[in-house]
Amino acid sequence: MSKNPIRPYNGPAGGWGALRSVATQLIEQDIPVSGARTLLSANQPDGFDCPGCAWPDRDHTSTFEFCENGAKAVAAEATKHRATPELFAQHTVADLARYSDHWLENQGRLTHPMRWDAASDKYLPITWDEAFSRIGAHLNALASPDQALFYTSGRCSNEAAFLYQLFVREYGTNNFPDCSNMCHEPSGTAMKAQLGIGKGTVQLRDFEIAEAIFIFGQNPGTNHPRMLGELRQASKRGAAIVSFNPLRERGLERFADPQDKLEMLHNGSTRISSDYFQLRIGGDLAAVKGMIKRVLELDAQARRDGRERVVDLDFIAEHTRGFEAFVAEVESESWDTIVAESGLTRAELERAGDIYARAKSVICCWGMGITQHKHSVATIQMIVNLMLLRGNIGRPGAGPCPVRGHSNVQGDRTMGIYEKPSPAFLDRLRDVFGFEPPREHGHDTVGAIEAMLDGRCKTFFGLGGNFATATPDTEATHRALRRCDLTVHVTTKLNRSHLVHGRDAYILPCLGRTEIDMQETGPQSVTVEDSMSMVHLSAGINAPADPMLLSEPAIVARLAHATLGARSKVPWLWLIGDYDRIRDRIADVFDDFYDFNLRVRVPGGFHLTNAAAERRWLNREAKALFKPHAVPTDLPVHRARASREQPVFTLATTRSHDQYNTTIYGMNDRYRGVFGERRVLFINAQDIAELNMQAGDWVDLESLCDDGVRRVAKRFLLVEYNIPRGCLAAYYPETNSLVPLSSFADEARTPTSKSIPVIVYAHVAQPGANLQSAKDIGLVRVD
Ligand SMILES: Nc1nc2c(c(=O)[nH]1)N[C@H]1C(S)=C(S)[C@@H](COP(=O)(O)OP(=O)(O)OC[C@H]3O[C@@H](n4cnc5c(=O)[nH]c(N)nc54)[C@H](O)[C@@H]3O)O[C@H]1N2
Ligand SMILES: Nc1nc2c(c(=O)[nH]1)N[C@H]1C(S)=C(S)[C@@H](COP(=O)(O)OP(=O)(O)OC[C@H]3O[C@@H](n4cnc5c(=O)[nH]c(N)nc54)[C@H](O)[C@@H]3O)O[C@H]1N2
Ligand SMILES: [Mo]
Repeated sequence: MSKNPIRPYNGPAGGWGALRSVATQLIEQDIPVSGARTLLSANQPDGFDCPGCAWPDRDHTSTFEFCENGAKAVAAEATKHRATPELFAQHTVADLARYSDHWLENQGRLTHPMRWDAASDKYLPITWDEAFSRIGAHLNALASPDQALFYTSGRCSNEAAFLYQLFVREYGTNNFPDCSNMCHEPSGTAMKAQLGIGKGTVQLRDFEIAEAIFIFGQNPGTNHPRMLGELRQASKRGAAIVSFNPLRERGLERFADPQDKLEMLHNGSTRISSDYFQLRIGGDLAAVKGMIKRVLELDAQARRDGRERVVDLDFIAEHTRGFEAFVAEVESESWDTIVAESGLTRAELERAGDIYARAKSVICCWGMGITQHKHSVATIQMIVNLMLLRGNIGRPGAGPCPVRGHSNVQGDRTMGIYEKPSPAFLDRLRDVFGFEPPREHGHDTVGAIEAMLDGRCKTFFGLGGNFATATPDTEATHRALRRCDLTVHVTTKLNRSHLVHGRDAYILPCLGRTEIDMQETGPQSVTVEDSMSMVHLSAGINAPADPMLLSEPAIVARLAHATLGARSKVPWLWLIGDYDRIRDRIADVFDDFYDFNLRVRVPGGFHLTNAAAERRWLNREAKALFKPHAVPTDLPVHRARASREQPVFTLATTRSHDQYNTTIYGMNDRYRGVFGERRVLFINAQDIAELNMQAGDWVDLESLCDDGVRRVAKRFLLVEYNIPRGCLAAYYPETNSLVPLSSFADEARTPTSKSIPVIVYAHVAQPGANLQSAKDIGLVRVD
């Protein structure tokens, strides 16, 4: 750790710093300069889809489409480091568990299937055949298929996801917890009810003409850097870009595009946000409602003056339901409540409302700052209400845009990775494949942890991801996983989830997206769907990290074959001989994927139909619905504040610039001015004073929940930051132990990782405390 880890950053996002950071990462991963070829193939028509994020790229055909964090994601996969059986021979699992997540990641790509040996507490190599036959035997021995859980992380391809859900449903369960449960689940839940479809309706071309772009709770400079390219263009042509974020995020303020030679040469940069509203954590519903109130006031005034109405009456009459009741409810909400809960002034909210009302076409984007609260579904519905007022959906330059995380998280859902599948989809599976799929809904992520804890589920299988670290309530989750009879992870790199294992445990290493996937008929491509419903091909170009590796589709198919054997209706091994065969089956099941193999070979791929974007509403009411919601004033944070003397803060857990979810690339958070340290707590200067502390002090955090469990995360450095009073921010996953399992979004059950009530007190150093040790940093219950 450097002496002073805090050095405020005043430059733009992107720029030379981004290029330097990529170079550093290549060196760290021992990737020779020729490795740059890999980077240049990202998002090319004949290359692979960037594994960085789900933001789409221009026609998928531009010459130079990668960003700093995409490059880091690629470098992390193309690393020259290898976690071979020798590594596992040197360390017991207990020993490995003492290392940091960053160290585990840095051991590099896994090369061999491994099985945990209880006698030596070591992972030992095992053959693929033996692994499949043992796991299959275990699955077949369960009293019910519903005792097994099948997790998915959003990086896996459509082909892998389709085979996986097919296998699991033929095996007999809908237990599909996935990373989406912790991510954009509320977006899907909110929009499906309101608009009939759970996806965003805009495409990149809409960003070229929108007159205003609102960005709620999203940090594109770090998490979707290519989005800054679109925002930069929009800013240059004079569009209003309005950000709502408790933190001042550099990427939302200024951006220097590393792909713009002039801008780079002159150290120039472009302003991103025209307006920046630093609301309180969790205050978005109130803020948007304030904007709506303003729009309705402007409309009333226009009507009185006999001017053109501000709301789009034709759209409202033809396409929506519930307008009158909605207006009445908004009128009954007081400005006082709106101002108090949003943390913004009435004048600020009126200004935001004016910008919205003036713009002919508006896009609303949102990210995790919106989805990870108790009232996330209501907040998203309020954003959609705002859009409906002026018909800002289903026409050029306008629409809701939930910005997805993992590069294929949207596609995985499209392929049926969902614990609550529709009857129509299951009927189709039955008709195409000739088996009766299970009808009962399965467990989501929170439900999966509960079911492992109370013994209803005994087997955990993970297709990618890092369940032990990404999930809330770390101590409870670890206990849950350790109770399992079997844990299996299909994975590229060593991570914590492999070390928090069941009585029997396997690591199954797979190819990454950058690698050539050779099957019986030659090299294969896979497909992915981006955040704007474009489906395109992805083909690796690197030699596999190890000849032993199997592709994800091959692992799923061979496990299915080993488990289901002759009773299966699916020709598993034949399907993986040529992925076109998998795509033909996908086309049989989903009408939208007609002529899949043909259409996906057109450079750039194809766009899935989106009914809401055509103003067709597929919900029960066959209309877009106005959904009234009162500004919540009785959230866990309110209750905790009411019951305590000492200051109670709202903590949001977010990503640093040097991480990909649970994968820690490095210890810096350049744009927020933090270097060499991740255990930091961003806090307002006046709050530091009120605590009688100073910036640079070390503190412990304790979250407040009325379930009798004490959750403490220890030793965080106080960092004075431009953040509203009463609000705190720290990094995920160091703070996941503070999120109670029982605290999740209404209806969508997404853990409330952005609104944890906490108290802060001085950290008392314990001699000999090991900060990597789960116990000493509070991963283990203290009382
Ligand atoms: N480099 C990189 N790229 C990534 C990822 C990564 O870890 N690293 N992760 C991927 C994944 S899976 C996802 S889901 C996305 C996540 O991308 P983002 O949605 O950007 O996720 P976060 O960094 O968690 O938080 C977003 C922002 O929410 C703000 N915020 C916190 N609370 C509130 C609130 O109450 N209201 C408002 N308005 N804002 C709030 C925070 O200050 C932060 O700026 O990125 C994807 N891309
Ligand atoms: N407190 C808090 N918790 C959060 C969040 C938050 O903002 N705050 N965000 C939530 C969100 S939005 C998400 S999406 C989840 C993420 O949850 P996950 O998706 O479970 O976690 P990741 O860190 O993305 O998974 C990384 C691991 O995936 C494996 N991997 C990488 N590439 C591949 C591949 O190509 N194939 C396979 N099979 N494996 C691969 C590697 O082993 C790597 O260690 O975390 C959630 N948890
Ligand atoms: Mo995510």
